[in-house]
Amino acid sequence: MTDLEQLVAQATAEFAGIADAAALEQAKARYLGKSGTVTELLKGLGRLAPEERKLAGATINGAKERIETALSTRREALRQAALEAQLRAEALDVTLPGRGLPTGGLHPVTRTLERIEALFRSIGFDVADGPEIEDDFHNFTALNTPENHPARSMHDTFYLENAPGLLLRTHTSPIQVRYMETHKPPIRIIAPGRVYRVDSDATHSPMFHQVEGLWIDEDVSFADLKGVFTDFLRNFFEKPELRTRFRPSFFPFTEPSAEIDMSCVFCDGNGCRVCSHTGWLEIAGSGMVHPNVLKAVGIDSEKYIGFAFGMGPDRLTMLRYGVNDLRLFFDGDLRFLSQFK
Ligand code: 2NL
Repeated sequence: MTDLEQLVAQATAEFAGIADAAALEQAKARYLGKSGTVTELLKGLGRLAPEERKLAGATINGAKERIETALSTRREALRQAALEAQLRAEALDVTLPGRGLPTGGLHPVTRTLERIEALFRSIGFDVADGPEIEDDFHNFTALNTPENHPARSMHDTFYLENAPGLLLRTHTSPIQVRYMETHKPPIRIIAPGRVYRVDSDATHSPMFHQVEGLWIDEDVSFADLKGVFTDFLRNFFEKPELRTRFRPSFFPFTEPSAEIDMSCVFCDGNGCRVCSHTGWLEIAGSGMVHPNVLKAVGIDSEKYIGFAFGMGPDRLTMLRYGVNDLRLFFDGDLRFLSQFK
């Protein structure tokens, strides 16, 4: 093999072993560049005798052309390989099934609140709302709560640090106070919402929910309270046989006052662990609205009378779904919460 043929074979082999476009251009320079092997050979032609020059020049140029051909063949192969790699990387299978969007769901307590609202709306109650930051008058004073009552202490109530007289409402009664200030009887409302108390353990969260109810008219009686609330519980738990009992109690804002118990929804009143073997579950507080409350909101307490009740929808949710730790509702763990979708 002549030196030139060896050079062509060497260049072709070298190009073929290069997989990178930039490296290929560097290899090209070594053969065809300004001081490349082939260029140097062509420069040497000048030193040859004129009669040898023609043949030698033709031979070298022939070799140069074959090297250029090998180069462009390799360039094209690399370009093709790069294109194929890109197409593979960007491949999109339009026949794959969609990944789908996870659907959200309502919080279990929200579901309970909506259920309670629907049941009371169906018997003509309106749903009222109000601020979570309240003043002393609407949260305590209008509700006949004495100045020295323990509920007013900083141990039980969250007061705002830089706003004297403002606090986080401890019950949803102030919603009802505001409603009575702005509406004339007959009044038939429930007041659901978040409330706050300084309290935290397995059965108490510093934020929890309450639903209060209020019916004021000229002839509303304790019997109406018993009927409305018993009917509500039977519908809520879908248990027509559910029984209630009213035990004497005390609240500053009602007189007389009563605790409402219902027959245990787990054992139908026969006694089980949930009801501590009593057959009964405490479910609400209630009573006839105290005349002082009506006076505080400008309603004639000689003409109007009514009942009020307050219950904890968080507890109702626990009973309805069989959950035993209140904190699960407010820890925000989706492994728990998404079970209620
Ligand atoms: C309980 C006790 C109760 C009320 C709330 C009320 C509201 C007004 C006037 C009179 Cl505006 N009363 N609300 C009455 C009795 C009991 O709640 O243990 N709740 C969980």
